[in-house]
Amino acid sequence: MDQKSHWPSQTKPRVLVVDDDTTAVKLLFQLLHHECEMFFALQATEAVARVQELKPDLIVLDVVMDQLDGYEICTALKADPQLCDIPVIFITSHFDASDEARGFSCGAVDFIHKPINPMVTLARIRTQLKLKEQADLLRRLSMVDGLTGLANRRHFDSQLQAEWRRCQRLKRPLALALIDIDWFKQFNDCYGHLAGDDCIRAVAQQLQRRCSRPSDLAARYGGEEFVLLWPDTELAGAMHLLDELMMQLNHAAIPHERSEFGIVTLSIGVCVGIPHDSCSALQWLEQADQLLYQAKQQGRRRICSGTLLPPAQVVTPAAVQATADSFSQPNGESRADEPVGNGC
Ligand code: GH3
Ligand code: MG
Ligand code: MG
Repeated sequence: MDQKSHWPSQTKPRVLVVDDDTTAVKLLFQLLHHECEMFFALQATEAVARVQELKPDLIVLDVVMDQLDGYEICTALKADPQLCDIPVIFITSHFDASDEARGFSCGAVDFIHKPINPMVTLARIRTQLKLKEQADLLRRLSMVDGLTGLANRRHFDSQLQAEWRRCQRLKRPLALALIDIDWFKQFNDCYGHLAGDDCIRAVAQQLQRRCSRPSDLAARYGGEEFVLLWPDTELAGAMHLLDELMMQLNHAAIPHERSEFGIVTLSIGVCVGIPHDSCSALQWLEQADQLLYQAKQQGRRRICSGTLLPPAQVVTPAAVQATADSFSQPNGESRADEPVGNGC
C-alpha cells in the first residue's frame, strides 16, 4: 500500500517516541515519517512535559531508560485526565511475560520487541493509530448536534459547569443567552418539517457567527431552542452581540406567513453575572429561562436581559432582576417596526 495514502484525513497522526536508544529511534523514524508526524524525547525526564506540549496521537515508550522507567511514565500519563486517552505502546529488548503484564496493567495498549521487526511494528502502530482516530471521532460526535453541527445539550451541560466554576474562581462575568424561534410549530405546519429543519440550521449558523473566541459556545438546547455561553463577557457586550444576531436574522428575512412579523424571529432571555456560591449554574440557567419566558409573554421578537443577583439577594432559583433592555439597533436608533421599551 502507498504509505502516503494510508491515512484518509488531511493531517498526519502525531507520534512521540520516548527512547534513549538512538538506533531504535532512527529505525522508527524511517519506518513512520511518511505517514506520521514524528517527535522524539531521548530523556525519560522530559517525556511527560513533551506529551503535555505535543498531545500526540500515540506514544512509543521504552521500558528501560536511565532516569525513570517506562512504567512510571505510563502510570503518570494515565493518571492525568488530559492525557489518559493517548495510547502507549511499550518498546523493550527483553521479553518477559510478567513485565508485559505489568505494562498492560499500567495502561499500555501493546508491546513491540527489539530488535524491531519493521513490518510487525508498522502493523501494530497503524492498528493503534486507527483505533485512536475512531475514538476521537466518536468523542467528537458525542458532543455535536446532528442537525446543526453546533454543540449538543450534553456538551453544553458540561461546559456550563466548567465555565461557571472557572469564572467563579477568576471572578469574571459569564453571559448566558437562551434563544427560542418564535411560532415555530406554525412554521412547520405551514412549510413542512424539512423546511423547518433548514430554518433551524440557518438560525444555528447565525449563532455560530457570534462565537469568535475559543471559549464561546453555541449549542442546540433542544428542538428550536438554543443557548449561547460567553465567558468573560459583560451585559453590554452580550447585548451588542445579540442585537447583531437579531439584525442578521431580520436581514435574512426567512418568510413566515403565520407569524405576525411575516418573517422568522427570535425571543431571547440573557442573564449575565459573576458566579458566586449562593447560586448554582442550574439556578442561573433558570433565571435565563424566566427572562426568555418574559420575552415571549411581552410579544416575542425581543431580548429580555437580567443580571445575576448578588449573594444577599438570591431568594429563590427563579429570582430575576430584569433590566429594561430590549432589542435596540446598534446605531442607537429604534425602528418603528421593531418592539422597543418592552419593559423587560
Ligand atoms: P413560541 O413562539 O411560544 O416558542 O411557539 P413555538 O411554536 O415556537 O413553540 P412550541 O414549543 O409550541 O413548538 C416548537 C416546535 O418546534 C414544535 C416542534 O415540532 C418543532 N421542532 C422541534 N424540533 C424540531 C426539529 O428538529 N425540526 C423541526 N422541523 N421542527 C422541530
Ligand atoms: Mg418557539
Ligand atoms: Mg421552544
